[in-house]
Amino acid sequence: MALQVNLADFEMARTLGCGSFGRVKYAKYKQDGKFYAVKFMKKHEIIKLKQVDHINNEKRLMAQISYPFVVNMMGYAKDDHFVYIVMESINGGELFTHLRRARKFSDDQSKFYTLQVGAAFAHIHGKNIIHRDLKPENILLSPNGYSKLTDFGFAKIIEPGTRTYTLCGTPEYIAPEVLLNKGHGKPVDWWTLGILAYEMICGQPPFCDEDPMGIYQKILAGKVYFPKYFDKNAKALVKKLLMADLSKRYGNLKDGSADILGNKWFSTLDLKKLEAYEIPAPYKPTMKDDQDTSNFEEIPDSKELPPTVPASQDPFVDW
Ligand code: ISQ
Repeated sequence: MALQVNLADFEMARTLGCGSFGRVKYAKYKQDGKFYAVKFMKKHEIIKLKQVDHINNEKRLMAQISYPFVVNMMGYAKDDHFVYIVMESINGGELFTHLRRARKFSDDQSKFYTLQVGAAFAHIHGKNIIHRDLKPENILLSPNGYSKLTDFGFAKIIEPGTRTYTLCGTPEYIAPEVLLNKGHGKPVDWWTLGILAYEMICGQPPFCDEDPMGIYQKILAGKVYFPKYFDKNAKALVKKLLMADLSKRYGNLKDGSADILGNKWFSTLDLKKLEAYEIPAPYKPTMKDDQDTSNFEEIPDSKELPPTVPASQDPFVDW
C-alpha cells in the first residue's frame, strides 16, 4: 500500500533517469536507512502540457499494482514545485543500456525478459490497466538479473469492451491501430511485447527508419524480416503478436494471455518458479554491491527550481 511521505525524510543522491516532466533520483529514506527511487514531476510543466490526467493516472494505477515484475510504488508526496512518486529502487540499470552494450541478447536471455514482461502485462490487464509505453528504457534490471516494468506515465484504466484514442508510445513500438486512430486497448501492449522480443533477439526493432514517417509506413505495410538465427518458436510467437488484424493477435483471442504465457517458446521456463525468483537468471548486471547504480548513465544534476503553482490553480489537491 502506498502512503503519503514527508520529503524532508529523504536525502537525495544521484539522478538515475530523466523523463518528460522531470527526473528520477536515488534517495535514502532516513526512517529506514534504505534507498528508493524518487520520481520528480514539475507541476508547472505538467499543467502547461495538459498532462494532469496522465500524471494522476500514473500515481493511482501504480498504487494498485503489486507484482514481482513491476516496479513497486512505496509512496507519494508533493510540494510547491513538484509532485513525487517514491518507488523501490531497481539498481541494475535499464534493459536498454544492457541491450545496446551486448548488441543483441541470446535466445535464453530474450525469452527470460519477454516472459516477465508478458506476465506483467497479464497481471495489469487483469486490473484493466494498459501500459502503452513499453520500450527497453522502461524495463529495469535487478541485481539478481530479473526485470521489472516501470513508467506508468501513459497507463490507463480501460473498461472492458471500450477503447481509447490518445496517440502515445515510441515510434518503433506504436501499434497499427494506434497509428490509424481506430481506438485501442489491451492488444497494444501485446503488440509492443512482440516488438521488444524482436529487438532483443535481433538488436534492432522490426520496423526502423531514420525518419518517423518511414517507420509508420513500415508498421502499416507489416512486413517483418526474420534472420535465420531467430528461434522458430520465438518467430511463431512474434508473428502472432505482430498481427495487425486484432481478431488474430495473440492476447486478444478467446484464451487471452494464456496463448502467450503458455507458448512453446517459454516451455523451458516455469512462470510460478520465475515469480518466486527460483530460476537462475541467464545474466546478472555487473555491480560491486546491490547499491551500486553505475549501470545507469550519468546525468548531470540540476539544481534549478521550476516555477511554483499558486494553490488556487493547483490541480494536485488529492496528492
Ligand atoms: C530505478 N528504480 C526504480 C525506478 C526507476 C525509474 C527510472 C530510472 C531508474 C529507476
